[in-house]
Amino acid sequence: METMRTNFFAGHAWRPDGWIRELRMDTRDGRFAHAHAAAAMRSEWVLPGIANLHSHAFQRAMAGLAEHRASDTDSFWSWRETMYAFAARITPDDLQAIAAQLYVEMLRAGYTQVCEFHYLHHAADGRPYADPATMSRAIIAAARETGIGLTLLPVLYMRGGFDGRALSPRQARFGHEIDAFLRLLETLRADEGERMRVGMALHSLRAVLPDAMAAVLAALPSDMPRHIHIAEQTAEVDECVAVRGARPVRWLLDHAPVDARWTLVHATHLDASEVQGIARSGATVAICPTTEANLGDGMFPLRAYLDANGAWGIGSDSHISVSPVEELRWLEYGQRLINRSRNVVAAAGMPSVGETLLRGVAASASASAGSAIGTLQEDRRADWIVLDAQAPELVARDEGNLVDSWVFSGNRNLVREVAVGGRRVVHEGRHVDEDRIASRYRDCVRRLAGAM
Ligand code: NGQ
Ligand code: ZN
Repeated sequence: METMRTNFFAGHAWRPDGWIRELRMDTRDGRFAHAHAAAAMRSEWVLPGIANLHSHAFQRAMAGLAEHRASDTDSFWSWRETMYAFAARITPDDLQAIAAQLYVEMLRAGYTQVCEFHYLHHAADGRPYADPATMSRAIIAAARETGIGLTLLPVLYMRGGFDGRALSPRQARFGHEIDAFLRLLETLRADEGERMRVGMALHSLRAVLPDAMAAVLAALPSDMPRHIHIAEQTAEVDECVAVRGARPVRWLLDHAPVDARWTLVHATHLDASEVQGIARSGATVAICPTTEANLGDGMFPLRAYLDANGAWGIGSDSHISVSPVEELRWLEYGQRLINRSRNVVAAAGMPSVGETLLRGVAASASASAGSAIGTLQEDRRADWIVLDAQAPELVARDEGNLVDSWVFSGNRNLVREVAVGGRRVVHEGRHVDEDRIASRYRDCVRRLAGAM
């Protein structure tokens, strides 16, 4: 992997307040240091790297394997059984092989940071590995060998449902008591650096009882990002109302100090007061449009949430698609389909749909990932992507329609170059180590398929 590229020249560099022409940015210690006006060597379109706010890496290897109708009642919950059966087979080496392949795919698609919502902690029988951080270290190793920025979110998972029932045998790999969980966080924080941050996640309100949630939140370092799955399925909303007397998001806002350190994953089912409540809290919603469609979750009320000035970003979650373009496109298309209108996320004064989407993603990246990322600005980590200026899709495009053309035309990947922390990891559309990583992945998946 190329270690250092000290600067980039851009014919056009995108920032949330508009394009800058003929920009040179120097980097120091992996961060942008100085911006100068400078004649570009070529006319390039440079964008900030995109943050992927939600990932379960192991699920990449089962993409396409849960698309056969097995009963009249196939649902999120029956998909989950398939997913659990798959999860039971993953060893630490498998996890590294799968995650590395996934992270190569993410980098090639333009994601430069991944928030890994990691709950596959123990051996399949639920016993911790000799080093309880073994599976976390597999994720860290995959991020290191590919060069992607990682926010590792070890997940607290204690119960099998709102009623407090014990974990099922298939969930045993996920479980922790509070002390062991806090020890894991502390151990992993020793590995933090410019491209690796440790946050924490509560799997869901289903998986953590109120007292445990309060105890863990009270023990966390104050600057740590906090993520939680919430209100994804209507059954979960109904159960929460039945057991805790409130809808999930309402309950969380009333029982936890939700603020800008928090990321609420999905938050699909919201009433009007919950929309306002999240927006006011400063928390980010991680919307995962392709997975939410694949699992039949429902539609996030995006227009109302934008009107309330809510923060949001995207995640590829189960990785049935690994493409920021596809997530952003379907975020807008979902709204068009239900509203029967066009250009829904844009607003007066900001007419470009593509740029409105990119601005949303850039604005939430740092808080959700716990790292200074998201824009081409001094003191942010030096992450950038360069689009193929020669691509037919981008011919005769200008600053006013370039981002729209990237997001809304065709299915070819237009990302040519990618740098993370000033290091170039994708060159001419190829990751610098993609052949080795893909070959190890193929061996791993053949082995897993043989055991099924
Ligand atoms: C997960 N995935 O943890 O992988 C979840 C399913 C659950 C999504 N929600 C399991 N997309 O929520 O219990
Ligand atoms: Zn998830």
